[in-house]
Amino acid sequence: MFLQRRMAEPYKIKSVELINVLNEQEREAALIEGGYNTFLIRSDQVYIDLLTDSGTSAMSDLQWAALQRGDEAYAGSKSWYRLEHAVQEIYGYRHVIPTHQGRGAENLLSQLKIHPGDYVPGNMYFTTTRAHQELNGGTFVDIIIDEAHDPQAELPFKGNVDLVKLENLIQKVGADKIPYVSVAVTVNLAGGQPVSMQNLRDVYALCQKHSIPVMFDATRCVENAYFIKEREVGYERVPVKDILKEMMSYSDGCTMSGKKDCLVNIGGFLAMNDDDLYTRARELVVLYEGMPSYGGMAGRDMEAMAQGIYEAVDDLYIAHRINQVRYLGDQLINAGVPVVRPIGGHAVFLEARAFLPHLDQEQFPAQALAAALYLDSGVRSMERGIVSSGRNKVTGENNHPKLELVRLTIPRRVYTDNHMDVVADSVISLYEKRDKISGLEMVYEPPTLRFFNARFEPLAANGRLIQD
Ligand code: PLI
Repeated sequence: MFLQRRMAEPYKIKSVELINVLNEQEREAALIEGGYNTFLIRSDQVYIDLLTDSGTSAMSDLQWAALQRGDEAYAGSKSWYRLEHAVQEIYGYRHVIPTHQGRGAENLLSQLKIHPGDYVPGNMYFTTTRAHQELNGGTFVDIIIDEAHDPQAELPFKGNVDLVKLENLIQKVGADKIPYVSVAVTVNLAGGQPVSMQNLRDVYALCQKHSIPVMFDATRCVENAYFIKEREVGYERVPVKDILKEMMSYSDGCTMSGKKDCLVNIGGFLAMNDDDLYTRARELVVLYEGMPSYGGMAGRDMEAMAQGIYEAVDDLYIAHRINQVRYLGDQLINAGVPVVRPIGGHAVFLEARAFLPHLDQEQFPAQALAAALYLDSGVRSMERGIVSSGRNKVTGENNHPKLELVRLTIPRRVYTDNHMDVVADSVISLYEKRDKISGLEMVYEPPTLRFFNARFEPLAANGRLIQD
């Protein structure tokens, strides 16, 4: 019988960070102290931290060594030229503006391009991206394919743009009201779902016809490139590095959170091919981030990011990365736990409404499930549902997103498959006693990006989140 060979982590552990393991009583106390919000729990109270894959990567020995090369010159740092060269070589854009992280780049792009009354189409919103678009008077318009909002629709490229929706918007508001089309590769809130090369090509062609620039949210673009290699005919034997270069050629620039696919703990950039946009971005970056030769990053951080950019496009690294996420997802699928299908690039998303069908969306099922998971095992996850979605600006009502999810986000090169087993065991055990999990009431609500600081209490009469 042919036995499929297993693949181990393509790295060796050189230095370890010890983990604090709390008992159940201590975890309950931490949860109450943090208002049942996983953002408000201290990291030393967490066993396995799947809150985010942002800035949580483990750096390689070569990245740590690169820190020593950091040139901290205020202007014209050698480290900056190395970073600029890495972005130009791997992503293929002509111009690069460094920023302290992704949202710094989103701020610059939104200020430079969006005017009040404009529309910014995108393949599903992301919190900070949409917030910057709105801050500058723009209106986000969702042009992702309908299936992306259906957690059970099994499609290889569920992040694709619906070309008809885009075309209809252009006809309705006019190309001059669309400063750019924003395409995320992959789509975080859809479950880390990729966009196909064909779709990127088609979007670019349509936009070129109407002289509308295409700007990528490149935050997890290497993961997207891997999915193309895995799923799109003709790319099976093409190195991920080359796939990525072709992907980026179907855009005019990008914003990047280096904290994900550049394998660093801090940093980002705005890149573009347009000379005029570059000149204006060089002027604006000085106001918000710093000189165009450091943009909010230390020289050493730029060195680590330049090195990370090369490491991230290694075929073995990215194959393991995606397959580790899938390893966790498959265990949950096999146990019948409702998760977003197919498993995406950076996270497994639990479908909280199917998991806790006895709760109304206004009882914050995803928030309650994230809290219950922490209580059960000390695994920290993140709500991505009604709390994250905020309120309608006009009516003041809660937005009711179709996707009510708990995100189990896997940091890069940090955890082993044994950690994934522990997470799977905890989720499966919760699923077995799901009817015992209570809903929540929001007792403190901040006015913006409320999910970070909101506080909750269980609705159950005895005040307990999980009933005995
Ligand atoms: O956290 P920043 O500012 O480096 O990046 C913002 C950002 C932009 N786009 C996308 C798709 C993101 O996922 C993103 C940040 N994501 C976080 C923090 C996350 O936990 O998913």
